[in-house]
Amino acid sequence: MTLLAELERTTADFTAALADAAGAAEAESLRNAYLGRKGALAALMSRLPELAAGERPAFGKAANAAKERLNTLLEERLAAFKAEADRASLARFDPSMPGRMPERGSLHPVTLVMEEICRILNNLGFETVDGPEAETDFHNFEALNFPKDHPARDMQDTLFLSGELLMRTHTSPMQVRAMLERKKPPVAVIAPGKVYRRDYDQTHSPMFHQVEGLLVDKGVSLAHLRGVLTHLLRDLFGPDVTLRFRPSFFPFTEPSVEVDMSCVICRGSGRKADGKSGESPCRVCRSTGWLEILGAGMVDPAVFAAVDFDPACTGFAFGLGVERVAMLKYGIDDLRLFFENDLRFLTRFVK
Ligand code: FA5
Repeated sequence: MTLLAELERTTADFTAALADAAGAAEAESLRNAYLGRKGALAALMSRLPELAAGERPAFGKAANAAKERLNTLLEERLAAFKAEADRASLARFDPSMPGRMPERGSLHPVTLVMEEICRILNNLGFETVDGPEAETDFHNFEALNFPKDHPARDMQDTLFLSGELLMRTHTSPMQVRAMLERKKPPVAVIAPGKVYRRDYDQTHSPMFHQVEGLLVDKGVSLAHLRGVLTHLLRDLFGPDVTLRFRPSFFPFTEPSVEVDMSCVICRGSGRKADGKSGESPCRVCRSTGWLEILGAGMVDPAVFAAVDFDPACTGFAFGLGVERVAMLKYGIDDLRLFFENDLRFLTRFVK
């Protein structure tokens, strides 16, 4: 067979294969096989020396023309496949379907409440400080006047890490860190953050958030503590809120108090209008009219000694559970909802 006849047969093979191609990928594979550097046309061209010198220009011309034609055929076929695919996907497209709106993100309700608490206290002049969640025994217990083996350590179900490290059980170690860092009064700081305990039920979570407050100076009294907390809770819950200090015990404050706030549901009456027969007992405060909201007290002199502060200075400290505040603010009765990441719950608080 002459080289020219072989060229014609190759062209015919290509045309037939292109017509048989079931899709774009199959058609595309012919490009390499016929038109590529190692393809069938190139192989024929490489045999040019087999021809007599006079026949070569005509064959070269014919081979180039064939290559151009095959290229055009291939591009046309690929365009046809693409048009077909576009038509098919357009047929599946339903312009009456509602669009997919991008979800709008929002801050977690606990973050919202924590930021609000910090904003109120920052406005009073407290500076926000931050510290480690994996804490030393010294900062979490020892310097806060929890002697080793003292039963008070059992009040907080500690999660221990290796050696001297543990997951901080409260934000109070930030009192120690702030005083050690500043070396002398005045100190006015708040420390928001995560804390950890072996605790789990409807109102207790193994990880929760606290905001610690500390004011140390000369002449600081329980009255100042009451003033700051009254301002904080009225800003959070409304101007009618009243506070009650109940004697309590923390190793690092003396005296220590548990602070109760008048119930935000029944406004301290212990009874709630039920819309039908008149009144029913308030379930939120169990008819006491009061809600326990935070722990506080005057800084114990033993803590001042541990951080080498002048024993003549005085100070108050308080620590409040952020989830507890959020539950009361939003009327939520199960704290675990905050951590189940159900978007139907979390997006209720989008501002
Ligand atoms: C303390 O943690 C003290 N550090 C508070 C303090 C600071 C007292 C400064 C004096 C001076 P207590 O263990 O009571 O105290 O916890 C404080 C608040 O954290 C509680 O009122 C409660 O609202 C919250 N809380 C405690 N355990 C949990 C828990 N497992 N889940 C959610 N909130 C909790």
